[in-house]
Amino acid sequence: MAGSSTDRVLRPDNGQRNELADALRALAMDAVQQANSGHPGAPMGMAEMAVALWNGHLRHNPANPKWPNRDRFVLSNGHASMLLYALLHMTGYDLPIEELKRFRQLHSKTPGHPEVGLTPGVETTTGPLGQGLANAVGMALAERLLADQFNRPGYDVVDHHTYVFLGDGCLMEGISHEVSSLAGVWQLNKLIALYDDNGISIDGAVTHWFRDDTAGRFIAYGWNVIGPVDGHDVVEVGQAIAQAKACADKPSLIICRTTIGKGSPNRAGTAKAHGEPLGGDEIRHTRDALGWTHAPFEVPTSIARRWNARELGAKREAEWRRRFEAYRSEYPELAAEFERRIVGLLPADFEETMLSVMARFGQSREAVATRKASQQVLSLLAPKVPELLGGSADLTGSNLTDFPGCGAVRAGRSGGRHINYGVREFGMAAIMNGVALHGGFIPYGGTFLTFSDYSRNAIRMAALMKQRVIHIFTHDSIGLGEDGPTHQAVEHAASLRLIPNLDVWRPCDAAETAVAWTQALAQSERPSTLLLSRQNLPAQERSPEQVLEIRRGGYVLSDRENPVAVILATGSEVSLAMEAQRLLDARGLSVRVVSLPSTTVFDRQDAAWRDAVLGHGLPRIGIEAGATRWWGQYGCFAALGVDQFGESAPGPQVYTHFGLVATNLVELIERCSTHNGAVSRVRTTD
Ligand SMILES: Cc1ncc(C[n+]2csc(CCOP(=O)(O)OP(=O)(O)O)c2C)c(N)n1
Ligand SMILES: [Mg+2]
Repeated sequence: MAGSSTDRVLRPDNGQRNELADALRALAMDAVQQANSGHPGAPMGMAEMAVALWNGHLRHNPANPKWPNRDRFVLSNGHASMLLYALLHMTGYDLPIEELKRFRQLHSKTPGHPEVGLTPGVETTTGPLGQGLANAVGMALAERLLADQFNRPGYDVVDHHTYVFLGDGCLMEGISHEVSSLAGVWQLNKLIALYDDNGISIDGAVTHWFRDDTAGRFIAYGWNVIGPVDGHDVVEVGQAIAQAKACADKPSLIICRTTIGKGSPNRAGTAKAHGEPLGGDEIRHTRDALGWTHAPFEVPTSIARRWNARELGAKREAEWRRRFEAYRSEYPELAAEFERRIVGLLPADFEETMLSVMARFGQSREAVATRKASQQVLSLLAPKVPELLGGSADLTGSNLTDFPGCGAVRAGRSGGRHINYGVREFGMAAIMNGVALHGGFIPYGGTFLTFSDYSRNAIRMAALMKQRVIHIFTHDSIGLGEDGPTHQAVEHAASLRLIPNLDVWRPCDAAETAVAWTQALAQSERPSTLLLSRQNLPAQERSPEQVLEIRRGGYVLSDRENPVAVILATGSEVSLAMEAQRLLDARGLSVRVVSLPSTTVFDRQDAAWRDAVLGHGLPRIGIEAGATRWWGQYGCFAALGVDQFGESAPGPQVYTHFGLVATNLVELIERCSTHNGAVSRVRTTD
């Protein structure tokens, strides 16, 4: 039987202890013990798998974790972080033993779960189970597409594998279905997954909640399934990896039967090994059982030498560099373009492109849905920014994420720049993270804003990992109309704004949409979300200076002398604010209209800009077709919005139903002006 086993018996030790594995085991148990916190079981159980891969197959250079053609390794079961730290330390990355001794301590390079950008050699941040596998699928996809674009006969400058370790938890998570299904369709044969099939998760023996036929499941996805193999037999796992590498048209899953906490006489095979330090006594017993006589954090030189991969790594990178230099002499432009893309620099003329796109759309007078404007902007940007790699979760015609000539990404065909992710929002978002982490592409993908909840944790991970990933969320409010409350985003804009390091744009017309796109591209260290309307929105008038000011996330769109109040508006409600201004003009009341296409960007501006835009001492009113509570941070005395689920009806009727009309703004402002601004806070007037 494959997958989780119902008849698990502890495998008797075959007597051939692998010292390389025991070094990892000892480091893991000692570091967890020292921290008095962490997960010893998985590192101890996967130690031989790690030896087979890292000491036998992985092509990497510890001295240069950024070598573009390195194999990627993802630890999807991120709670096994000590395994990865031990591997990075032993193979020669810049991760000294002192860092292992400070496992899980403040400002150490060895946090509880691996974090990309913090520890040299960590390729992605893992911990949320299942997403590492998705990242690995994204990396393998990026490798495939980049190879398609850059390799030339005789010059495979992009040619590496992506390996991922995963556990029962990753396979239980639904996202593993989404992304494994795609990896099968895409025939990502350089993706090799090793499953730590130990039959245990936190609550105990998984047989009571996880009885999938994992092998059958992956065969059905179109994977090459190998095993079960004895996960504690380095040779057997190594041979399985070799077999996986030989597969020309399928991703591989190697099912490795293991024992959690292997080596610990009393904890092995039990859930107790999962997330608790073994304790002093059990560590002594384990040392005895393993015959590991060395002090904590001490690895004998003979073993350390066998682990060290610096020399081999340098040789491998040097070979690749020679190949790359030969490639450069034959294809100098391609080589320069590859180098630019892999480090994530935008094209040299991007600034020019940005300004011309902004100028072009800045003067647009067309009433257009911002989703449509987004597509128009994209069709200008995409030819200039070839690293843009689009997609949609089966809503291409609604999200308008494609552009002329983009071509579909398909297995066995080259040239596509738009991915049909199918109905897999979470998978799409986490795959995009993997693509961005790999380098060479700026991924963007679309779905309806309401379904951002499905992908939310991957959006959060992109923000945490500082990855340039762009989410196109269309149908951004009750304005979508008849599809009703299931499809009408209400709390989403406000809640996305709570994610640190995520930019949220909600443009009001084509000009703001153009700026949103260019700014999202320019953010090399954060993801962006573009919240776009289904319905047409009128174009606002701006001076060329105002068009540039959109980049600040908030600006005065329309001012009056001696205004009595300021209306703050976003997206589709900006035109309501402008209408209210006109109605108030006729009544002899002046108001300022501030457009806030991105509050997250606006909040990063200096205080002088923010104060100048918001105005001093003037009452403020916010309007956005969504949750109103967050307007308090801008000192609004009132806000018009929607603090309940929407309604199924034509869009304009839903707006009227919820009181999102210019006359309500007028009324509020008249009220506040007669009370001299001293109006008590009202949140909504629906
Ligand atoms: C999405 C997500 N849900 C829950 C957790 C908490 N968690 C961490 S490990 C784990 C059990 C995982 O079981 P398995 O992958 O079999 O790991 P093992 O016990 O074999 O090490 C859980 C529930 C998590 N990290 N991510
Ligand atoms: Mg398990």
